[in-house]
Amino acid sequence: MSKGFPENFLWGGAIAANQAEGAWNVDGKGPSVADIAMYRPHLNVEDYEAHQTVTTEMIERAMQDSDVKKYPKRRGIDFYHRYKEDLALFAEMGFKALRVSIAWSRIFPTGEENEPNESGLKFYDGLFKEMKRLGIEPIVTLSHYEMPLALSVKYNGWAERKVIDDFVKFSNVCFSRYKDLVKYWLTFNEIDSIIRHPFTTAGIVPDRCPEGKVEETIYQALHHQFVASALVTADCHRIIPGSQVGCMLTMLTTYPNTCHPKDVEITLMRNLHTYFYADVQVFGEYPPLIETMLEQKNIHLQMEPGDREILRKHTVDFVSFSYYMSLTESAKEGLERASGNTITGVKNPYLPSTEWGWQIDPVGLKISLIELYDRYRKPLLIVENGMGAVDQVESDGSIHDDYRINYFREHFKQMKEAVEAGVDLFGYTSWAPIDIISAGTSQMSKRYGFIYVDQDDEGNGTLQRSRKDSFYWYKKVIETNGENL
Ligand code: BGP
Repeated sequence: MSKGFPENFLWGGAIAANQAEGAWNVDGKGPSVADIAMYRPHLNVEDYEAHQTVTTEMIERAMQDSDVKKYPKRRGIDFYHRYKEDLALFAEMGFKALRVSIAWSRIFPTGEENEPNESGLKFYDGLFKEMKRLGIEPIVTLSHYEMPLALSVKYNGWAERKVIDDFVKFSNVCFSRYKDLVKYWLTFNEIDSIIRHPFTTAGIVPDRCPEGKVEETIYQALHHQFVASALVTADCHRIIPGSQVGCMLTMLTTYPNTCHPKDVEITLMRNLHTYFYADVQVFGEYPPLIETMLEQKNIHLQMEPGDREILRKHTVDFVSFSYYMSLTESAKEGLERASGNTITGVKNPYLPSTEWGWQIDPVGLKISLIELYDRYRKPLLIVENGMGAVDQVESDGSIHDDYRINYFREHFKQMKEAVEAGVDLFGYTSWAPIDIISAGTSQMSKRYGFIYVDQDDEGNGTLQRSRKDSFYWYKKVIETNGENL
């Protein structure tokens, strides 16, 4: 008899404010960097890259454009006004937890006000109270791919050290306000993604970086985020006794293409780089090999005298991560593109891919869990995993998404095996339990949900919610604590 998932395992789902809430300019919310993200139909890799490279001119143009069709994250799925209905559906599935994020620009519209925006705070009061009422534990991310646009424009975002203070102020307001409602906090979503898309994660506009210093600016901004993360971890523990704070990593387990030592070497280096971000937050220091790598790249970080001490003292309680795919690396073939994302690697012949080229690899999830637990010896939380797909609505309104059910089933089997191997995993929140706007492509048609939302890429539709086949399947999984797959 297998022992299965632990009792009180936090089954649930995860969404982000900027992809779900909409209401981008309502109740005093300021513009955020996410409001600039544009929808580009027929994306190919080149478009995707252009999409990630925001210029000052693009920002100025976007701010004069009130179109919500072109800028889908401004409308989201109107979670802002419909959250009660959505939470009721999550509760129907039996959710124990829901991961959401707080939009910084709802609380501090430009990031620099002295007083927070009361209407913004009230919205999250309502959200968290309703979750509690339904028995759904909130897991809250402070920074999920958005920050007040004003901070990007004024300081080039996290490139400027001053933003640490703004973030600490914002976080402290959240801790004090929600201390009786929220116990689990994540500081930065996929903190490593600053390297792949510096604008969405850190408000960095490449044309505002000193000449030839874009990469150095990005690593400097990352350092500021590390320091901010450590500072707010300490504040959270002080303000909310018994609170738990986690780092959040994009888990990109990478395999060598062959057993040629050069393939193994390049893979090792890539994996060290993947772990670097969590290493700083768990071990409280920069890994020596990464410091050398930065020196060799002629990247010199400005650190203040107390910074290393801050990182060392305030480490995280648990490690959370997203897992969508594994990568394969080859020294010989170089960085040939395997996916439609900016993540590179060679095609793994043993793995199928989603329509967006993300390689589906359930065993990679087990490998990731084992590697992360062995490395950090901290409780783990999977806060994103799921399959983006185009869904077909039948004439009777039903949606038969067996591909999604298969995806989850295979991943859950591997999760269970990892738990049985001794990994301390305390929860799983799928991305995303309800269809929302895609972070990477701004498409609506890249759907992840158990719940379908009637809206197309151009923003047409009733926004009506309906249950897909996977809804009933996931409900059973939760009911049986992962026994009935
Ligand atoms: C992660 C982000 C999420 C999310 C997910 C899926 O990187 O943290 O915000 O959206 O990826 O990506 P996409 O929406 O581009 O399919």
